[in-house]
Amino acid sequence: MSELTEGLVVSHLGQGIAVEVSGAIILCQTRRKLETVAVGDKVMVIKTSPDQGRIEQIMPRRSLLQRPSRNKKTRPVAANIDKIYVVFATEPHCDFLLIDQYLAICENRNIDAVLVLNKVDLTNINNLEEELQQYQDLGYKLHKVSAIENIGIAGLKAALNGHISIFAGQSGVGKSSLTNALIPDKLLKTNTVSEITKHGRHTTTAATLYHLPEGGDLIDSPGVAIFGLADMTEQQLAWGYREFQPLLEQCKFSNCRHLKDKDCAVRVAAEAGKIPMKRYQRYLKLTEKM
Ligand SMILES: Nc1nc2c(ncn2[C@@H]2O[C@H](COP(=O)(O)OP(=O)(O)OP(=O)(O)O)[C@@H](O)[C@H]2O)c(=O)[nH]1
Ligand SMILES: [Mg+2]
Ligand SMILES: [Zn+2]
Repeated sequence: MSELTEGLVVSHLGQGIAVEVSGAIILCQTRRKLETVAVGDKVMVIKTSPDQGRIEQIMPRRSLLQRPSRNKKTRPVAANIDKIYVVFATEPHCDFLLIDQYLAICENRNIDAVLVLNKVDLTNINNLEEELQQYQDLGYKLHKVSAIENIGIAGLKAALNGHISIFAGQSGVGKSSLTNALIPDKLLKTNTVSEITKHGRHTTTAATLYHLPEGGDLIDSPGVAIFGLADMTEQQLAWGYREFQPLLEQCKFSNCRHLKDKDCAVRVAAEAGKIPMKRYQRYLKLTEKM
């Protein structure tokens, strides 16, 4: 008789789910729809052969990140995350609108958000300084790194220790390059996954969890807008701008949208330079999109 064993979902592949069971990776199917399982999930599996199994149960999640899918539904991407590292660079163009979205989601889900500016070897980053300082003034930690030149990697490694973290950000900012810099023997693990799935190569098409040699787990995710504004209300978006939080109850109207509303404490604060005007403007832009 096969028995239930605990496992950790390390990658979501087209034809199955890679689950780590006592240090080895097995390819699993599930009785439910495959989409309901997320990287980082703790699961109970039954082994059906030495390298295959079936997911019987998903254990309760501490946190869940979702992304929009068809029919206005969402699908889970990563579970049990402690921290999101929002990776960005000057190439491709630095997208503060996307950064704000990630930060807003973290604020609403009680997930720590950390900023990572990669490719500092490359271009003049001086024109970002004012903007970056504003994020730091709001309490966000910022790592300035280069995966290629190995700048700031030790500091990043130390910060990642002891948590489950995910690298998020648009395509091409260097999430996988950073993962490689942090985990020298990463190829071993990806080869294991590839072998099982009979896939020739590993590309970042699926979020994948790696164990960091010095402690902690890191999920490298594909560069799509994995969270989006999918399931956020306008109120949640406003709450997601943490500098708005103490102001929200001072707005004259409880249903204030912080646009042109009369006696809006948020708008007044932005106009008086008490909170960053650029962030407020991006908030307005995002509400338009919703
Ligand atoms: N100059 C410079 N280039 C870098 C650095 N890090 C990554 N790159 C380059 O940026 C490109 C994209 O890197 P990836 O690591 O594949 O980016 P990614 O964020 O994983 O992209 P997706 O998987 O598509 O989401 C590659 O050509 C890297 O060589 C860096 O620190 N400096
Ligand atoms: Mg990648
Ligand atoms: Zn208001």
